[in-house]
Amino acid sequence: MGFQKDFLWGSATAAYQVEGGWNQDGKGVSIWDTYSKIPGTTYNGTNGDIAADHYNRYKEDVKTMGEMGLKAYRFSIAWTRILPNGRGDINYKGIEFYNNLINELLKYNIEPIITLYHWDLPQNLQDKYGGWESREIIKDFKKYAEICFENFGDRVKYWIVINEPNVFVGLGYDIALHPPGVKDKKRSLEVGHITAVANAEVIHSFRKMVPDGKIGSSIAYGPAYSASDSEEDKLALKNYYDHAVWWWFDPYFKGEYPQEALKYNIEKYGAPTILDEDIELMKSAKSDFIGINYYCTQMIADNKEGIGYNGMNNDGKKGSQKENGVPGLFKQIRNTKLEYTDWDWAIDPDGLRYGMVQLKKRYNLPILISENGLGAVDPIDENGEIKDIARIDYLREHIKACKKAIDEGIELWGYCTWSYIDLLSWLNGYKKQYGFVYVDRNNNLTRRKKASYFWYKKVIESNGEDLD
Ligand code: BGP
Repeated sequence: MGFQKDFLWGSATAAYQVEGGWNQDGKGVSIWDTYSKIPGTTYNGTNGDIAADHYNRYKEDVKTMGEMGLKAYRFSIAWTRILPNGRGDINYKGIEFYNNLINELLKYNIEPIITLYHWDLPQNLQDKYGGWESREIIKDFKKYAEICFENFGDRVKYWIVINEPNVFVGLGYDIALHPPGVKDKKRSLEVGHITAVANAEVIHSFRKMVPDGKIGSSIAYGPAYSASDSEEDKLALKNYYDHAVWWWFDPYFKGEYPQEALKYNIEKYGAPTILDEDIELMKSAKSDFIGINYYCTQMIADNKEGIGYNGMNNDGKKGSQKENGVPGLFKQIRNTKLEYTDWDWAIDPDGLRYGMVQLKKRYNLPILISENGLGAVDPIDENGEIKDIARIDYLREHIKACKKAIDEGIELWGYCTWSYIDLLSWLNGYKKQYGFVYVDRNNNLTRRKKASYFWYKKVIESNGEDLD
């Protein structure tokens, strides 16, 4: 048992967070280009204009990936580089950039894993018809995906359609922390459903255009426990899964919604609007794998007192996270048995194993861990070395959990750490670091390999045997 021979030891980034070059070579404006410049929206006004300047330094970055022995690199395509207005004329400079990146990766035998949508929607589509709120986007997203399949599908086998619909829809339409900054549950439910239909349409195109490829979407996964054995807490846990977990996995991977939650939402909000043909389409669009982004678990309790959304720890002051919940359904409380990061995310390697076992039971599909990692302010010693031991400890324990899961029968294809290099955290600026490679923001974005870089290199070399 253990990791299969061709296990994809990978690492991930996303265009807006790493590329920079926000208006270079004909790139159009995305909703994040616009939103991050509105005062008060991001941590200390940080944005991705320059990010890690990967757009201009990709060769140097891929070279260090190659030296590390990385087997897979997950990155996203900026829709606005390919189609500056989201539709219409193609920007061939954008195609050229991703072709160069892909070819560079292949030169080092690194398998590219492409994410088609990692949240940087073309601003033009937002302005024209409200972006994901309109069914018009299904056609435009499909066309964009087809352009990518046509241009890159000959060399790229692994594709992720949408990254974390639950996060960008939840933060964008329930609590107004991401663009377009809306707080409206009905609209949020409509948007979520439209993403699931678009996902299905894209899978259908993929089957025709990249017949030997593998495709799935990535959901942010927070497996959970009940705070106690009381009937109230157990019901809250069921509510959490139905409304916040299966609500997202089911339409993407089963083509349907959890029935009780659907009834609840339709009665309470009159949404989502589901057309008969949607279900047929979603059911017939089979994914090859489930992508999961896993960082932490949740502890769930009854929420009769009606706790709603109370904010997030976005500055790394440990313990500042307040309880959040959905009135009448559930609330998330602190798990006293677990250690937490400075951003108040529970560290729970066994939650990853447990979570994968749950997915296998419900969907019986192979799994790709498309993100897992530790966000922290890394220590730099007097010699300028970055000994990010906390990150090594975090990753080691999660890789052990993967091994256990494989031994329990989970078909795990790969493991991508978040992130390869230090990059922009959407709401936490450059302070919250995740990478194997440090970017000196005071010195021309010079790269430096951290201790975790050398550690992961050994992990890959030994196919997950040498974790010390
Ligand atoms: C996921 C996103 C990533 C990344 C990561 C870390 O939700 O897919 O893009 O940002 O989380 O989150 P954060 O930067 O908020 O710590």
